[in-house]
Amino acid sequence: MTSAVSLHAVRSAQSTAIALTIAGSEATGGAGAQADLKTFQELGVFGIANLTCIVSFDPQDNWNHRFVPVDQQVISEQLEATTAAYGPEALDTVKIGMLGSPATIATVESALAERQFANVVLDPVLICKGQEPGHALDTDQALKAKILPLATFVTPNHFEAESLSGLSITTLEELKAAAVRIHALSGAAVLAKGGVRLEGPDAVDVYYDGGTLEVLSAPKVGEVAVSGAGCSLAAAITAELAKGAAPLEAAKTAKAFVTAGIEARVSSNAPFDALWQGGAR
Ligand code: PXL
Repeated sequence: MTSAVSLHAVRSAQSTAIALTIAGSEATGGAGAQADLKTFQELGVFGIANLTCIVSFDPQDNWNHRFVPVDQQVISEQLEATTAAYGPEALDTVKIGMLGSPATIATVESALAERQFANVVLDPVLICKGQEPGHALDTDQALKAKILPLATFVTPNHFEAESLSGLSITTLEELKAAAVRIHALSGAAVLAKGGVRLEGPDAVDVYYDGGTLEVLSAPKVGEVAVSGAGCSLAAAITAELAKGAAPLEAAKTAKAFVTAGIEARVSSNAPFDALWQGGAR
C-alpha cells in the first residue's frame, strides 16, 4: 500500500507539466490570475499564481478598475517560495500578466534575470481603466524597456500592438507589419491579435517568430470583446509550451481553446461577458 502510493507520487512528479503566472487578481473571475489558473487546469498543467495586484471593478462608477498593488516584499516572497519549491528542471515556463507599476516591473525583472526560464510568455497588459494616466505611462514604458526584451513569446492585442510597434493598424497587412516590428524589438515569437477590432467576418491573428509568418483565423463569435480572452489565450500558449509544444502549435491550440471559450461564455452584469475555460471540453 505504502509503496503503491509513493510510486504514484513519483510518476506524477515526472509527468505533470507545471506553469507559473505572475499576474493580478481580477475579482469577478473573468480575467487575470483566475483566468490563467483555470486555463492551466483545463489544459492539464499544474498552475501556480504569484499575485502582483488586486483589481476590483467598481459597479458604482461605470465598472472602472480599482487597483491595489501587492506590496513589493510580498511579491518577492511569493517568487522566492515558488522558486524554492520548483527548480528550473520542474518549472521552466512562466506567464507574465498585469504588473501594474514600475516598482513591480523592477521586482519581476530581477526575478526573471535570476532564474532563466525557457519560456517567458508576456501578455503586455498596458492599460487598466481607473489607473491614473501619468502612472500608466510610466508603467507602459517600464514594461517595454525591462520586460519585453526578456519575453520569448508576446501576445499583444490590437491596442498593444499599435503601442509596441508605433504603427496604426486597420488592415491585416498592417497587423503583419506590427508583428514583424514587435519581433524585431523583442526577439520573441509574436501573436498579434486583431480580434474584433479589424473589420471582416473572422477574428484574425498574426504569428511571427522571425522565420515563419502565419495568419490564424477563426470566425468571429459576435462583435463584442469578452473578458478573459487575452489572459486565457496567453495562458493557453503558456500551458502548451510547458507541455513541450512548439510555439506555433501552442498558438494554434490556444486560439481554438479561446474560440470555444468565447462561444460558451458566461454572461455577467459587468460590461463584458466572461470566457468559460470549460468551453473546449
Ligand atoms: O484583461 C486584462 C487584465 C489582466 N489582469 C487583470 C485585469 C485585467 C482586466 O481587467 O483586471 C488583473
